[in-house]
Amino acid sequence: MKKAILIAIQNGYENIEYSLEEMKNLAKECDIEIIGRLVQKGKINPKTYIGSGKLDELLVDIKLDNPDYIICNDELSPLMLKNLNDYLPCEVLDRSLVILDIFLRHAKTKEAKLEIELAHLRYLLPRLSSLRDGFDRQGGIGSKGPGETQLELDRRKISGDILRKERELLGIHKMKKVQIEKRKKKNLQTVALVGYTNAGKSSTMNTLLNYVTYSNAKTVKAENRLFATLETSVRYLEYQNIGFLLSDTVGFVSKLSTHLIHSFHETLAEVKDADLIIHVLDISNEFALEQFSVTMNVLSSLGVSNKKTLVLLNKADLCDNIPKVSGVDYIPFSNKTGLNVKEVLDYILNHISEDYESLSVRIPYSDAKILNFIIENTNVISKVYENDGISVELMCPRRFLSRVIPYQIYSTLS
Ligand SMILES: Nc1nc2c(ncn2[C@@H]2O[C@H](COP(=O)(O)OP(=O)(O)OP(=O)(O)O)[C@@H](O)[C@H]2O)c(=O)[nH]1
Ligand SMILES: [Mg+2]
Repeated sequence: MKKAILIAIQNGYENIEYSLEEMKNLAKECDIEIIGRLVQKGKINPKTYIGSGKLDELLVDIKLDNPDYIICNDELSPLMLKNLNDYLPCEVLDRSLVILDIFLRHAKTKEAKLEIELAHLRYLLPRLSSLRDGFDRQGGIGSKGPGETQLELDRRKISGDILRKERELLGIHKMKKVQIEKRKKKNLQTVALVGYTNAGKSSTMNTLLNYVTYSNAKTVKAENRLFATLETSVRYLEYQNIGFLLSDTVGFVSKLSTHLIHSFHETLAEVKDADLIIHVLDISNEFALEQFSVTMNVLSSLGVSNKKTLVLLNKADLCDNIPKVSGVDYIPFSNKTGLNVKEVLDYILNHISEDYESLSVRIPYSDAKILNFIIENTNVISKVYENDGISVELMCPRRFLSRVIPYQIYSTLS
């Protein structure tokens, strides 16, 4: 494992202990151990991140501890990165570079890989001359940066790469849009799982998939590491005869770089489109409140602030006392013990079935067209072949009622 000293600015707004702990965990994910830290109160110095006095203190620490890296708790501007790399005897990394490195290691699908490579190149382009042994085009932390003479060539090549990858990604996103449009036509409601990384979103997806009566149950990977999920998975579930879509997506972390948010906009399309948001919170974490705010902030930066939201107080099995929360709908939950799984599905159902009406219809055998329409656009609960036609019990999306109502049969009391 490589070793690093963490440097940070305490600006008075954020909980610095939380922020440093988060940075420590991010570094660990890149096989870097934080062996010391230096915190300066006040504002970020626009030239060197920390002030000159602290820089000298840092030089002493470097001599004593001999770290492989200095890691900054924020994203550094190209100028700050250059000055620090020029002044300090070891390589300087910033928060964004560490996050990018984790993403580069964990990306699996073509789309996720392209999104991360793009974010990486956009980060790199203005910083080419600031890097010492930082990132290069292919590699992550620790690989050689470009030499001075290469700089101009590299700039041109990177600009070309950015354009090429943007075009490639556009093709993938277009296909995805078609899929989303198709679903909208079917009027399937969508529920999106969101939350801080490692909160238990993927586990919750699997728990719900395993509970319902029908699903195309390909479970997703849940792991005890940050950013295990980088792509969006969507699954179809049926609970009490109502079908809906559930999506699991990339987790959030504080100070997520603008490059990454920009690149992941389309991956997060499912969230922007969702009818209901399920915010998964690890209530056993000592920084649960901070992680709650991080998720709320990212959601608001995506323009998703006013959607109906249910907060799951997850990992309740690890807590002695579950706090009461005001101002939001919440349910204590556990993937380990199965606590309140049914309650969560009932909540989902209550929310998404507002737009459905249950009714019985009889379709004459001669009217195959309307039968096809019903099968494609509504949730069929039962179908009985009778002498004068097919009797169907169904849950009909309200916007299709006018097509179906002419065939409605009313039960008569005798
Ligand atoms: N004790 C306990 N552990 C849980 C619970 N839910 C999830 N976990 C564990 O938490 C870790 C992270 O779970 P994931 O479901 O992968 O979390 P995620 O939110 O999808 O994480 P990312 O995809 O990395 O953002 C795994 O080790 C899970 O086994 C729970 O209810 N109780
Ligand atoms: Mg996940």
